[in-house]
Amino acid sequence: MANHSFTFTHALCRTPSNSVTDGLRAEDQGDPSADVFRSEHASYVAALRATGAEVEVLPADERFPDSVFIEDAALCLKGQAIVLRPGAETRLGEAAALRPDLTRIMTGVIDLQTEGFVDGGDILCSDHEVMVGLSARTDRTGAEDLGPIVSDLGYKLRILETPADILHFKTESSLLDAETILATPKLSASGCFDDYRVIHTAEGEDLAANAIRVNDTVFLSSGNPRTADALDKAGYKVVVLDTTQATLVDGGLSCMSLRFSI
Ligand code: CIR
Repeated sequence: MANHSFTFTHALCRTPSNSVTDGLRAEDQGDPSADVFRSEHASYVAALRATGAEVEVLPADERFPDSVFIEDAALCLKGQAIVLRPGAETRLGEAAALRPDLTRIMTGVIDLQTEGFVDGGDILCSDHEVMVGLSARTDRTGAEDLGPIVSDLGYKLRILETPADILHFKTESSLLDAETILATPKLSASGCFDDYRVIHTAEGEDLAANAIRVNDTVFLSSGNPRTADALDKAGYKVVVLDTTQATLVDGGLSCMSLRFSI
């Protein structure tokens, strides 16, 4: 199995809605501007396309303020989309709203049947395993019910504890290549990445951890120069993108696309 975890032929995004001003956030630092968000989002989409991926952008869904964070509603593995159960009340309906598009685009669609909850932002995939971090959005029931589905697709599921004040497991971690994870020192201190090489974000640059590797490029949020420099020195091709508006509603680079190969 070669590099399924960071080589992608396709990505799916959703335009930020005007209602993104009502997006969930742990701490209010002001509403995002929908216009600025759409402009940053357009740059994000263009950057994904520059890696060679074919990117489809779905129209904004005003019913769901957080629907730009499309990654939380589904998990894509080996051409299949697993429709998840997002754990925030205002976001649960995003999964059903996305399902018809997944059915149209993906090779197959599998519904996560559970009484529990799983957000895509809590799932970090490497070539051989699917790591699921328990959080305020993802519970053990949901994570355990995901197990047989990913196992049928050839992955081992590993359930991990996310430290309490981290929104999503991938808020503070990302895959740089098949063996290497970028993580905050706080998340990696939990021991969850002991089987990987870990590169830590620089002090004061926790937001850098929500990066994405897409084909030959590692995308990093702007404002994290020392982490960008460290990745550059480690041999990665780094491209920096502005995520100022996503950050205001606790989002980052990984949340704004579903990345997959079909
Ligand atoms: C939320 O709280 O659900 C959104 N405002 C942000 C979601 C970010 N998604 C992610 O980290 N995967």
